[in-house]
Amino acid sequence: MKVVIFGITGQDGSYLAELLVKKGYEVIGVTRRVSVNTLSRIEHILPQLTIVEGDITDGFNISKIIESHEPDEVYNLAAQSHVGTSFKQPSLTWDITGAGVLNILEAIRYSSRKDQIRFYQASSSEMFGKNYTTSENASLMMSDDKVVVDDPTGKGFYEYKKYQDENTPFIPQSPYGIAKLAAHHLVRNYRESYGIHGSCGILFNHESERRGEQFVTRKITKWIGEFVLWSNQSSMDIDTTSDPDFILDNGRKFPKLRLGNLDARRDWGHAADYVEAMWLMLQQDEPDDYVVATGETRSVREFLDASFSFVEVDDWSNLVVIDPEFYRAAEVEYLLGIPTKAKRKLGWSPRIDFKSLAERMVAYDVKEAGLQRPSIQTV
Ligand code: NAP
Ligand code: F7E
Repeated sequence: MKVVIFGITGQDGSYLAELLVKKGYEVIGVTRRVSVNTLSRIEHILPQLTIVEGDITDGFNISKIIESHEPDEVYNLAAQSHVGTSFKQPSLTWDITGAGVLNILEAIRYSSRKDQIRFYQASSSEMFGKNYTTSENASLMMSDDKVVVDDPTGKGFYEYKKYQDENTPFIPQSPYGIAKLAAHHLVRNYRESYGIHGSCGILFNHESERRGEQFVTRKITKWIGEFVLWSNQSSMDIDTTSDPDFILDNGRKFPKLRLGNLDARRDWGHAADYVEAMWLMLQQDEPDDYVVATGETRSVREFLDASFSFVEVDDWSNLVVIDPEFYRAAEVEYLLGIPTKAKRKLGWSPRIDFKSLAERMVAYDVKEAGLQRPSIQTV
């Protein structure tokens, strides 16, 4: 079996490539030409991959790749995937995250192997934006005005008042969410119009030791790693209160962690679990759309708690600065995905929980910081 992965150099692309190599696929990864090396996440499996140059905004190039490599499965993980950046560069986000998907769909539509190709599109919980299903309009009603749904962890039943599932209407809050929603509808339209075997995974936030450093979880764990290294070299108690922006120690200073909205809630899982759901979707006879999530919602503040407590810091309030620079023009405040359909139809469940996710990421970044030995700024 042959597979083409767009976005192979990203977090998910690297885990998916590993999974498919392990399953015996011939993996073709598409990378765009940039001035730096972007292969670091897949370096360890490079000898088992075929890398070809391509950009999903270039339709002819994409058609050529699909026609010449004759894949059985095509995964589109390529995107301008940072929500904050999508407010700063909306046109670019639209071209890649929205219109780029149309290029792949058109390439499949006109391919001589259209009926043999199965396509996966990386849809996102950002498409729900500010919407959620509540006990008022939920399909499963309970007498005391609470919604009861299957507990995806299999421990029984959980009660939820607000959640998102495949039936929740989309009200995206960012150029990124809107581009993803356009792509999501294009896949459905090409499925219905041309019989393309296209499935969309509506994936909620998933993180890992390979997460991009601009996303809030990795930004936090990376900072903790560097802070642990710095504070290990301290000779006395460090001063966290005298300077609003820096932590001080006997003439040395370390910048505090600058973050935006700490009250936003996300449903956070681990990327290694989520790529298995992608693959399972393409093994189904019928294409369909699935929510992939853990069924638990946590705030950024809770991620800070879990991460700092792993390095035995109980009170992080003087280590973090709230910086409006990191606020968004419009925020998605609440995400909690119900993966009941994925569980029932795909047999998928997440394995790595919230606490283990935070701990794995901090442990990795503490080790990384130690290895890299960053230079310490002195005053
Ligand atoms: P990521 O780490 O940002 O990776 C994005 C990938 O897209 C990179 O390989 C990047 O290549 C590639 N790319 C960007 N622009 C491209 C272009 N014009 N042509 C070809 N490739 C291009 O994202 P991720 O976290 O792995 O997420 C994978 C996909 O799932 C994305 O579509 C994302 O929007 C979506 N998603 C992610 C989450 C999540 O929580 N992680 C949740 C839901 C949906 P470079 O290395 O060259 O930049
Ligand atoms: O933000 C808040 C921020 O950038 C999470 C992408 O993979 O998941 C991701 O999008 C929350 C937001 O992820 C900072 O305002 C506070 O409420 O880590 P994030 P995201 O926006 O949820 C979805 C499902 C995708 O599809 C996307 O591709 O954290 N937050 N302070 C911050 N966020 C960032 N980045 N940086 C901060 O300093």
